[in-house]
Amino acid sequence: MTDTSIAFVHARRVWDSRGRPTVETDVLLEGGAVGRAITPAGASTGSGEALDLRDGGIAFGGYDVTKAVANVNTIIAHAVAGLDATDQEALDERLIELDGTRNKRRLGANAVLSVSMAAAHAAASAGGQPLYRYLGGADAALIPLPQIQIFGGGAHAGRRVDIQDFMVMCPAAETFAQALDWTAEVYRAAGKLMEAAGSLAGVADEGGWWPSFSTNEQALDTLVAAIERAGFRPGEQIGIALDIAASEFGANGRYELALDGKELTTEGMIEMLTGWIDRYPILSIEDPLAEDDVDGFVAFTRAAGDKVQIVGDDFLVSDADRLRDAAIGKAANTVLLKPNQRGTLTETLDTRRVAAECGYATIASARSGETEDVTIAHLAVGWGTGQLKVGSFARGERMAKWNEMLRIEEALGAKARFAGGSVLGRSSL
Ligand code: 2PG
Ligand code: MG
Repeated sequence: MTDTSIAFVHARRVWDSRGRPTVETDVLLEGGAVGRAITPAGASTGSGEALDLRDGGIAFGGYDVTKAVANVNTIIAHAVAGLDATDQEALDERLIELDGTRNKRRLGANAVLSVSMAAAHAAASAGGQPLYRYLGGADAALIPLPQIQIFGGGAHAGRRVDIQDFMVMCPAAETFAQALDWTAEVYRAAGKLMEAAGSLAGVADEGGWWPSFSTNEQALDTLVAAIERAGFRPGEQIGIALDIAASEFGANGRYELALDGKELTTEGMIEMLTGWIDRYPILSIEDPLAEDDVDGFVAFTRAAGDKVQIVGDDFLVSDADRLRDAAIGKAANTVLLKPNQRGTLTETLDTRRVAAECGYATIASARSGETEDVTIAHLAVGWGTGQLKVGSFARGERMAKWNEMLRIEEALGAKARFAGGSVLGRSSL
């Protein structure tokens, strides 16, 4: 292997899929290898997430990142020069120490993560390996079951429906490529059905159809109809995954479902969701309750945790300590892993390890503000997360990740193991 110490770090401002600025960093190693990564950004964020550093002010709605870019090019570049890029833990520790805050607000999680990821890419490239193999070794061959959005809602679609993500999962598919084939048909069928019903209003932030439904249940009915129209058996071949993103419309045990004109208590939410689980082929529900509703999470997990996957996103913010607490209290049974919720790869991997210890399933996840960066696909395979969520089946920043996974599955050839339904231990179709 060539010299893997960091020679040069350079960041620039690039643009994400919402037309907002974000940070791209190049890491050059002494031996000549280069790595590049771009930080994504969320819209429905948990309050416990690491913080992006944004300039504020008038330009670009306050979202500019010139300070974060400058932090990479000065403070961080100086501090990491000479460090070995193959020692991710030492590099990330240096970044954490340099920032010195609990949530990376000084240097910005957007600055820090771009360096953490770019260094991993550089190290992989120095060893002549794809990133997933560099991270996971020769045994990294588990191809994730995708959760793919069909309709967007909540903060990603002008709150036209309250629920944020209506997704499909294809646990009966034999390969990742086949899961995409099936989803492509469902996505198309859903668009046609909505067009015919006059309920199609464009595409949302993650590429899902932007719906104009009159109730949240109409979205579920349409999704089931789309699965059927595409020629599949709902509940046998293809199931539904929801991201309720309940923190967006609930707090202090009250939930305001604007579309349905209802205000529900925690108990009311649990009743509504368990009713949906009985009536629709639901396999997975993310953030069913608000991030502050720990008791609600515990109660819902008791009520439905053996029937569906219950995912903590805003609730757990990819944080190892929060996950440990949740496991002790038996709240949720699956954790979403978003590297920018923590700010370094090492901290996110730590959460992945805790999940394995506690028996929680894991889903590697992109953000609603994305770019052509495909790191998340490699993390899913390298860390063996078993599931992957990167949005819908349209828009380049989404398709870049699905397409990268197709390449990985192909490169692994006979070694590739598609996770399929095996990752849904608690649910059956
Ligand atoms: C989520 C993500 C992706 P955001 O809530 O899971 O769908 O959205 O990046 O806006 O937090
Ligand atoms: Mg979410």
